[in-house]
Amino acid sequence: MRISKSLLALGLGAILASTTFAQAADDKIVIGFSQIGAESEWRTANTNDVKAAAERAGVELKFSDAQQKQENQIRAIRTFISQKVDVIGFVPIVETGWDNVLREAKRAKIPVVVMDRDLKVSDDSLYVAKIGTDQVEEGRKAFRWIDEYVTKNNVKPRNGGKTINIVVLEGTVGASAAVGRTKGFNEALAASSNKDHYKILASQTGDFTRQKGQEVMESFLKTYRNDIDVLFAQNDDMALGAIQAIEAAGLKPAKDIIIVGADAVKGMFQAMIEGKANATVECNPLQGDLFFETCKKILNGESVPKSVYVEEGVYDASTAAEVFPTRKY
Ligand code: GYE
Repeated sequence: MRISKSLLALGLGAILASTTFAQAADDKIVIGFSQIGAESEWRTANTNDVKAAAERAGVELKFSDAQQKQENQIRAIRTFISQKVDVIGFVPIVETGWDNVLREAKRAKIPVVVMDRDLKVSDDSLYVAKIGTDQVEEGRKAFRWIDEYVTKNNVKPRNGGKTINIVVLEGTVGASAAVGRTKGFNEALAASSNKDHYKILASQTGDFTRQKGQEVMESFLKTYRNDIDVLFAQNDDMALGAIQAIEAAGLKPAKDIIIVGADAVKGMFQAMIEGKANATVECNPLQGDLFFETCKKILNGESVPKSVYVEEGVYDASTAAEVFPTRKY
């Protein structure tokens, strides 16, 4: 009798325990996330942050890497819809081409939260919220830093001509991070009282990668070796690739050619500390906590801002060594 009683108690306990466990597992929020790929140090930091933040938030993350292809992202989003995830998150590799798949998500009543890059859709209700960085402002900051540096240091054109000549390594064609930074940079240049003092010699995509940054810089140097005064690389990886091309051409990065990047990743800090780069406009990849917080609020029926930009600064070689130990990515 006693035995059977305790057995019964054990059995009940086990049932209860398994019920609670099953419920906890069922209740776990499931979030599908389509990342662009792993093109840069920034992207790796962003991916690591999303994965760590998912754990902190206690959600189940279905992570998909699109290997730089929009069609893979569209396919991943469709898979998330068929899996009936609770929220879909994605980083739009390019700005356009999302309407159809987002309409499918809307029809399935799955909220969509956009991270990092901006997108253009015919109907803003196709996504609930967007978390990211102000990429136009980053472009403006890059030009303003250059203008200030050139003025303060009385930088003269290397070829003895009248203009400070700039080359630009653009990001992925059609990506908001490239479109925005180009727009902001050109806008700030046009608004500068020194605008006639500058000339953009060449501007070409390096696809946000180190390898392409190096290749395109090599071709810029073939044509304009003695004319380039400034490089604006729309991300640090391309700047780091370009530094190799500049050294291979027998020039001194950061001295013969002023180098400004974007992202503020550790590799760029190291280059600044070594005296091979001048400045970088910060782009903060640590957006995971805000992303999952937003997803939870949406699922709780709370209202969330349509668009949130995270804070960012500008760093240059003068403080790089001091700031480096505090950098998280
Ligand atoms: O600057 C670049 C990355 O979308 C802001 O994408 C991001 C950009 C970042 O590959 O390094």
